[in-house]
Amino acid sequence: MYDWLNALPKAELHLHLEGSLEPELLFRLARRNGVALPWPDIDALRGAYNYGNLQEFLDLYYLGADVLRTEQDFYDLTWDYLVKCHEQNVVHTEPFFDPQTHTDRGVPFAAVLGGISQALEDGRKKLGISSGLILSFLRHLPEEQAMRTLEQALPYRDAFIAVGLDSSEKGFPPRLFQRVFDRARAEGLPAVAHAGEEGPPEYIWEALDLLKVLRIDHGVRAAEDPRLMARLIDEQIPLTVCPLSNTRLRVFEHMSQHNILSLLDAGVKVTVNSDDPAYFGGYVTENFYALYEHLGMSQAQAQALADNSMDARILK
Ligand code: ES4
Ligand code: ZN
Repeated sequence: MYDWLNALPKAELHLHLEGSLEPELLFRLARRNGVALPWPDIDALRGAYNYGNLQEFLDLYYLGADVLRTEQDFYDLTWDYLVKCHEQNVVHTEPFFDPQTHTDRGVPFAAVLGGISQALEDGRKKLGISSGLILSFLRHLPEEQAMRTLEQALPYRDAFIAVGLDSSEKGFPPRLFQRVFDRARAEGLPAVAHAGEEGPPEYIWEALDLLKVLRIDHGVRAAEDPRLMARLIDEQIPLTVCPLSNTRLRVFEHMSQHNILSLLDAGVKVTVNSDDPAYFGGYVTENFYALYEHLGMSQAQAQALADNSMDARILK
């Protein structure tokens, strides 16, 4: 079944490039850039991959991202991810990057974007993987900083396909970012947003009604709200679900409790994604395989999930 799932052509629609930073590359970049790390070796870092919730993970994710300093670093990060896509027959990807994580440390916006864009271009030419980049705002920081990030990005408008919203969810509802999403839409940029991962269904309503998103990232807590479920089904709004992420961050205590197949069977347009594969124990195929192993996903369900991912692309 693993090989069959691996061979299935699929699109990945929820992947943070910074979350694909494998410990080996993290240590290599730390050495290359002379960055002191709080872990003595790779095993000690892997030992820290044990989170009680989203915030505990994010604290580690931002620490890890500190080794990314040069355009070449961002190229190497993105290229390694694309090689994984190639190995797993991910034929299309719409990855996120978080510019604020890097510009707030003094890394030039142009270095971040230049490295990522060049790798995506090489991925198209050398690996045949189509892609479109999503610029994601950090919701734990004020909206004015997201607005400044958007303004910094607009000279490179053609390097993105959309804007997104990520980081700590609880206490940072989508409504706080309405103006920056209005501005992005006026510039012709579509939107997606993380909502209903740890946050309540109300945040999914706000992402749809105020930020006008095309897709919801995660969205698994929609199941608590029957009216919202009816809307997602009626409008066929895609959810980019990340099973291994959800169990590692204890959104569900065990994979056998995950609701993705119930959502699928109810008619919601759900997709399977890896979120932060270096930190959560697997890329897309491992996420599919976990659904087979713990939820008894059939081949027909897997095919439907993969078909949904191709349908839910922004870049067609
Ligand atoms: C993230 Cl799993 C998750 N949730 C919210 N923001 C994120 N950034 C990177 N991974
Ligand atoms: Zn995410």
